[in-house]
Amino acid sequence: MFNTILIANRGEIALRIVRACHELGVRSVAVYSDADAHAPHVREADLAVRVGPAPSRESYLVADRMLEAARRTGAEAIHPGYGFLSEREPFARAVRDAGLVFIGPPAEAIAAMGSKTAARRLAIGAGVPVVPGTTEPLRDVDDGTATAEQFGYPVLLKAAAGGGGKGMRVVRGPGEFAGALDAARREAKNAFGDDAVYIEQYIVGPRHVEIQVLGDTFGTILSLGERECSVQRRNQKMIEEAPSVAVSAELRRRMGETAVRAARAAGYVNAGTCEFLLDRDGAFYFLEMNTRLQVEHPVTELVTGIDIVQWQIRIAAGERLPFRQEDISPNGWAIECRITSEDPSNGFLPSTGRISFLRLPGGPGVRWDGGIEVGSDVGLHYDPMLAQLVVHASTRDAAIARMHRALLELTLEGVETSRDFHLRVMEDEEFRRGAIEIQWLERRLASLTSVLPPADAARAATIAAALLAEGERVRRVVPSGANGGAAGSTSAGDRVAWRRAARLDGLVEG
Ligand code: MV4
Repeated sequence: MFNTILIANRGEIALRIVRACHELGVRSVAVYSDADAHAPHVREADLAVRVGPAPSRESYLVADRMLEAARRTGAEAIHPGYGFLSEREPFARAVRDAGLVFIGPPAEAIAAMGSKTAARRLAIGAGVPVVPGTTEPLRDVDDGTATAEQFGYPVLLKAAAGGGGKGMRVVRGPGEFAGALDAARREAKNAFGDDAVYIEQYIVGPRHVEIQVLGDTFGTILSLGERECSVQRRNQKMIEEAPSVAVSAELRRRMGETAVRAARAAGYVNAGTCEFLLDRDGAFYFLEMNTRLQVEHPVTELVTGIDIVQWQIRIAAGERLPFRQEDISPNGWAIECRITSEDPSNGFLPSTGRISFLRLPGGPGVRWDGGIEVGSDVGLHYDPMLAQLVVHASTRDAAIARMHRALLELTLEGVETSRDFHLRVMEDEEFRRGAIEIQWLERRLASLTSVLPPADAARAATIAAALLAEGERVRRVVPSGANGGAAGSTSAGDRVAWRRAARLDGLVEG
């Protein structure tokens, strides 16, 4: 095992890796920009090295600073976390060339999965199902419309160099083709410096289901099962769960085998994720492979009992995976909500400020993977993700109830957050039925983010003024409606409404 690991990241994922290091008895070295000098990940690590000013281009993205920090602290390995340098092939290579261990896949595997068309070719060669389409870039509009006729409209134009949805355009008929191709090319050129675009049949109403894989250096590659990631907005996942309501044990086995086959074809080692579209008929198509640890890894950890981050480190240190595929199956249900500093009632506008109050949820089955504390400044230099709130329970219904309860316990003041939005999703009838697909959230966004109805808002304002006049000294009493409201069994939704009404009536504090 390593003596010392450098963590080339910040925030909640840096802290997550620090925790894994401590449990493995490995010394941890944090890095920080000037904006993060007092951040929790810096304090919790055994050592910390400044890597530059606040902008990530001048700090967290500077490969040489990371190598220098590792050299100075005697670290033998570097964990990149997610984002930043995690999927940059040159960085993985530079770490190896410096005589250090990159805690992630080989640089060659990152490269093999980096180009979407190359990944598609690799998948096809390995017998992994992909969405019907081309692998070669389109030459021009005539080539494109001829190809589109073959697959039938609607088709989807995708950037060859891309990923994450940039440079994507749906084309519903030949009349739209030229304009869409132009737009896709322009976006691809801007985002990736490469305007190559190819074509796929457009899958309508699919779920986004991904498979976590873990491979060691001895050729064992295991599937740790699926995550359901359909609740997303503009390619940003908001809520993830494991397992998926749409995946039977049989489908899990087939998707798992497929993901392992794709990983093997790429020469994959360490933790990675194969993304699939799962259509309404249960057919699945490989989209791409994320060659890094992912934000949503905790839901898989909770249902499998396997600490993915610890195993990333152990695999990088040359240990052998001790699990057998047939011993891995999901136990219970896990749900993750990404708590972000965004204002859902204002188009998810990033919100900035200093955390002035923080009450964290706790109790049975609750996990908080956060990187903030009271006094933390939330600015615009980095991603708005503050924490992942993750719960585990025996069933999906119980997990939803637990998440709802945990979200109610969470109090975070100083910035706007996604908390209330998550509460509404947990209360939503369609979500509770599991009737979600990749367009679900965008379709339901208005109803999930609307502010109080005007009548309630006016009433709340009146009461707020009255409370102020009272010097905020309100006695804590049982609301008059309590008997009626509390009789019989109450759903979480009823209870919240009851509590809200009691607060609006000025009968209770909080
Ligand atoms: C698709 C698709 C429908 N049909 N490909 C979006 C991001 C990129 N990784 C692939 N994406 C999609 N590819 C075909 N042929 C729909 C999406 C898509 C999507 C996929 C996964 C998660 C969220 C998504 C949101 C919008 C579109």
